[in-house]
This record gives sequence, structure tokens and C-alpha cells, in this order.
Amino acid sequence: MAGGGTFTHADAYCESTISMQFRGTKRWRIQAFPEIRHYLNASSFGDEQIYGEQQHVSWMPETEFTVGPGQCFIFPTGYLHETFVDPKSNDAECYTASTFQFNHPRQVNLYRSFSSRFSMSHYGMSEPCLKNIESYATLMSKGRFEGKPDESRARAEAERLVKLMDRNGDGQLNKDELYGHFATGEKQRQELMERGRFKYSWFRQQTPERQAELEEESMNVWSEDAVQYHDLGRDKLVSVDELTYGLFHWNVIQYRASTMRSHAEIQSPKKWAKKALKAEQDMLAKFYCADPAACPALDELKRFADATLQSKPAMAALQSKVLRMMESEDLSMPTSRDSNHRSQLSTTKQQQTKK
Ligand SMILES: [Ca+2]
Ligand SMILES: [Ca+2]
Ligand SMILES: [Fe+2]
Repeated sequence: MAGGGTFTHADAYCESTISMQFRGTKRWRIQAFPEIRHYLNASSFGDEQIYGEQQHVSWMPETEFTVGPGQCFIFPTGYLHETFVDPKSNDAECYTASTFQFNHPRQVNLYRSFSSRFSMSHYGMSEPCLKNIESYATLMSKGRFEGKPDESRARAEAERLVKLMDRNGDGQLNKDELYGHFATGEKQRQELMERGRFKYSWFRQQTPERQAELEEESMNVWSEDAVQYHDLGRDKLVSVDELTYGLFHWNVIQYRASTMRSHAEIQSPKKWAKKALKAEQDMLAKFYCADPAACPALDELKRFADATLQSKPAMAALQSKVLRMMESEDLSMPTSRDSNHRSQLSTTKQQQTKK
């Protein structure tokens, strides 16, 4: 409807989205998923939560544009967006747009770069987005990633994996070597379909021929994306150093999340907040700050803690927010698929949010 739209939000799904406009024009404002430096600032950016300085970051759209009939807009997981069907350019009737998500290609570079902030948002805490990239991040290694981060263990594992799969003996892994190791042989292929999370709900509805085609596509998607995930130098080869970095990075993120989950049984908000604060200080000092004495993330955490630990209601609210996000009960997230959950928004309110 003219005057309708959505308040700023990050959708819940773990795939990139295409929004196609059939009739009418829609104005979009967008902003990359904000940095989240510690679990005490865990955020899901559900509808309108970012407005009015209610969160640790402000709504500062990077750009604004209009999508008209026959046009579409494609954006990755986590892009904050706000839409508005401006009555000034649309008569008072109904307009049609449609959105859907892509299963492939997967957004492995985005996930590697954003896995830290995603892990402290609904994408890692209540949605399976990080679970979906585990097979890439670990190169199908099993377990051993929730324990204390240990770079020498990550290096030993990287060396073992490269040695195991390096068929041409150049000391690095390419797409064909990963395909050769994980996508040949029925048992390997089934395991990759399972752990690579390629068993989409619509898969079973396909004919056997189509299923075979999709399986082959999945094998190629995985092999290519696994290289992409780890290949920081962009030469289409994964070196031992690159793989060490990828495995260690994943280890840090998993350990940090499991530490936070291990506090879930603590009843007292004060005890919980102190534990959480201590754990986050340790994580930031050890793994996120080149120099703990001059580290913006630690400074921010300290400011946040100073403000929050003074107030019992603030500690209780914080504990309940983080626990709810971990229990997949974050009810603030839109459940509809980018429908017009902001129906008939008044222009005044829209203007107010534009500050
Ligand atoms: Ca090789
Ligand atoms: Ca490389
Ligand atoms: Fe949306």
C-alpha cells in the first residue's frame, strides 16, 4: 500500500535475498550489519530496534535509492534495510513486490569476515547461520573446536589436512583436491550433503534425475566455496597458513560462544553479568586486541560494564536478553518473509526516524 513499508531490520534468514518490484516504487535505505564487539551488546536488529539510540549503534544509512517496476535489489545476509512506499510517488492503491532467497552460491566470504559479529547476533545465537558454514570453516574436521583456542593445535590440524588431500604435491589445496577428497565415493558424497547442509526441504520433491543434478551442483558449490572461505590471499589455493588462520578463528568463535552458553544456568543477574563480563574481557584481551592497553573494544566493554553493573534492573534485562537470544526465543524478529510488516506507516514517523 502507498504509505506502507518496513522499519529498519536485519532479516532472520541465512541466505542472500532478492527483492523484485512488479508494480509501484519502493524507497530503500540500507546499512551494513553493525559491529558487535562483545556479547553484552548482543543484538538482533529486529524491527525498529535500532531507532532512537536504543542499541549500541545508530541507524546511519549508507545510501538511499528507489526500486521501480521491473527492477530488483539483491542483498546479503545481515544488511539492515528499511523500505517505504512513498505516497508522493504512488497513488493510494496496492503495489506488488516479491522477495526470495538464494540457496547457492553461498556467502562464505561474508560469513568468514562477519562471523564474530554474527555469532553475537540472532544469526549465530538463534538461527543456524554459523552452523551452516561449519563444514567450510572446519574443512569437515570433527569436534575439537569448542575447547580453549590453541593456535599450535590449529596449525597441526591444518598440516594434517593439507597433507591428506594434496594430490599434486604443491603443499596447498585447490578446488579439485577438495572435490577429489570429499565428493568422490557414495559415502563421502552423502556425508557432504548432510554436513554441508545441502538437504533442502524442497530436495525430496525433485525427480531422481534432478536430485542427481542438484547433488553434483552441491559437490561443486562446496568445493569451490571451501577454497573461497580459507583463501585469504585470493590465489584460489589454500595454504597451511591460511587454513591455520581459518581453523583458529573458528575455534575462537566457538569457544567464546560455548563459554557464554555455559553461564546459562546461573540464576542471579549480578553473578551472571560479572561472569559474562570477565569472560568477554579475557576473550578480547587475548584474541581481539593487538595491545590490550590500547584496545577500543576493551574500552567500550568497560564503559558498558560501568554503566550496567550499577543497576539491578539493567543487569536483569541484559541477562534475559542474551539468554532469550541463545534459546532461539528472540520474539523481536520478524517472522514473515519481508512482508509489509510496517503497514500504513505515517509519514511523520518515517521522517522522525530520519535523523
Ligand atoms: Ca595441492
Ligand atoms: Ca591462498
Ligand atoms: Fe527484510
